[in-house]
Amino acid sequence: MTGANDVLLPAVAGAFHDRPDALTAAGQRMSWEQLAGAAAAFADRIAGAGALAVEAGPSLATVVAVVAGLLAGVPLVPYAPDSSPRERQHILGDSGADMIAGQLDGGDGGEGGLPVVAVDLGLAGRSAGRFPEPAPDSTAFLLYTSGTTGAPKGVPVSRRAIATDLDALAGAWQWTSADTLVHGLPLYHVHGLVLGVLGALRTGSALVHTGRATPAAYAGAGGTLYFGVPTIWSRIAADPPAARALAPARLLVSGSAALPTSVFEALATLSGHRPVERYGMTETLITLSTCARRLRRPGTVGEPLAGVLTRLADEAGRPVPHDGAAMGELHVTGPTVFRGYHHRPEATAASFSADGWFRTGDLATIGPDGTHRIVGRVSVDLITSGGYRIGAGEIEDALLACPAVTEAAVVGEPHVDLGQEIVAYVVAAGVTPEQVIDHVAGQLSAHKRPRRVHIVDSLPRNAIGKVLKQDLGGG
Ligand code: MCA
Ligand code: AMP
Repeated sequence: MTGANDVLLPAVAGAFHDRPDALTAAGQRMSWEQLAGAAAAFADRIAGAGALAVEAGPSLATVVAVVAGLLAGVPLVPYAPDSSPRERQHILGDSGADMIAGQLDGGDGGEGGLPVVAVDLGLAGRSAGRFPEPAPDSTAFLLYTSGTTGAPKGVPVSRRAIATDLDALAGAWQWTSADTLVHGLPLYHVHGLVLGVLGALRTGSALVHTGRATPAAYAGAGGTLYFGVPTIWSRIAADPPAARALAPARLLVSGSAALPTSVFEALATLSGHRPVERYGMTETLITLSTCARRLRRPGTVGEPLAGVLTRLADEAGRPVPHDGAAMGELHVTGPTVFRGYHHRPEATAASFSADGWFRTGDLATIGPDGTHRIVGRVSVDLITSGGYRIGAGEIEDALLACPAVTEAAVVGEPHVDLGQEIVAYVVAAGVTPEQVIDHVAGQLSAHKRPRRVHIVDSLPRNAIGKVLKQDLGGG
């Protein structure tokens, strides 16, 4: 690859058209050539749109819609297929999307009255190459991600950031067109979409999307390179035949949450592979990774990728030493860091230090050899469950919309499978915990539902009335 300014997706531009089975998702197969043809046809239908929302199920249609948007220079707004009407309205309204790529052509009958355009996998357009390559700094995606309070915020991700990040990862992981990438991750976040789809289209590796991310599906996929969140790896480690079936692979990669040492060691014993762990955020893309060529130790996320700089800061913003023991908030800067949230100048200002470094909100240590460990979050209000980043505030808002609930506090509590599970403490009358969970289920997608709800008489508060979340628990 020549760098961030060349064509973003060489596989679509004709570089690897000799691979007949390039792409498999939901049991359907496509060559790169078929993908290029179907995407060119779809690009003709969406060209000129301001932004294209994509109901991003794990299917070839999602890949075609995404590639079409990238060809036509239309910013893409992928959203979870199980998102609630309330979540969709927020994403569609906030992003300004003026068209939806969906299952069926819907005229103007789509969500919010927007036209719905369906992808036809069998069509071929004039040529993927007839669209001029959009400017490197243009927005490829607007990805929605949770903060500690309020509704999810839009993160514009540029083409240059994607190209730079994927090239750095390809270098760190020796990722080439000889690989077959396997994963079963959602296609509306950086992990499954940018790494898991565009990574294949940039390196030319074949891609198998397993649909559900089960141990059996990973074991049967016959790949060389596997991506997963720790919940997936822990389920594979607990299924020894599935873990052993990964022995012929080249590299197992974990990210989106901390990989427990016990899972790292079980995978190493059963599959013979010490997983690569990497760290990133929607706002920064992937910034740290262990290297395929170097020793991989459990609990570390390696060193900065090419072009990335990191540092640690204390609460007052003062430097924290890189001695492997002192903890500080991780700050990052580099070519993959976004410029700011969509239409949210205050949130943007709060996320950057005075000298322009992005404040990740993650607590880390950095060793004298440059090795990074992620040790937690600065705020208890950001929860990582099943590899999803979830804001406590969004769930508290949904709980308070339940007429029976008068007060609510949501925390993440340690959970062996999910890393953290969402637990809600509510002051409520005349409802059961199950009814409260069902109420949230009607408003938010499945991974944001509390797993446990405790109905309590009152919430612990300090003198000024702020809930003391560290005093919740054990209930
Ligand atoms: C029952 N269920 C509940 C509840 N009760 N779910 C939620 N709350 C309840 N109270 C049901 C679910 O609906 C589901 O039902 C079943 O229990 C199993 O749920 P679960 O174990 O959570 O999910 P899963 O379907 O088995 O999926 C696990 C998963 C998934 C595959 C690990 O969480 C996942 O895809 N995570 C990936 C997230 C991700 O991509 N993050 C990347 C963002 P049913 O079985 O009927 O469906 S981070 C990122 O992009 C950055 C840059 C990075 O670093 O990567
Ligand atoms: P998101 O913006 O949804 O992509 O989530 C980003 C967050 O995921 C980061 O701020 C971290 O808290 C977490 N994360 C990602 N990778 C790792 C990792 N390898 N170890 C620990 N946390 C991680």
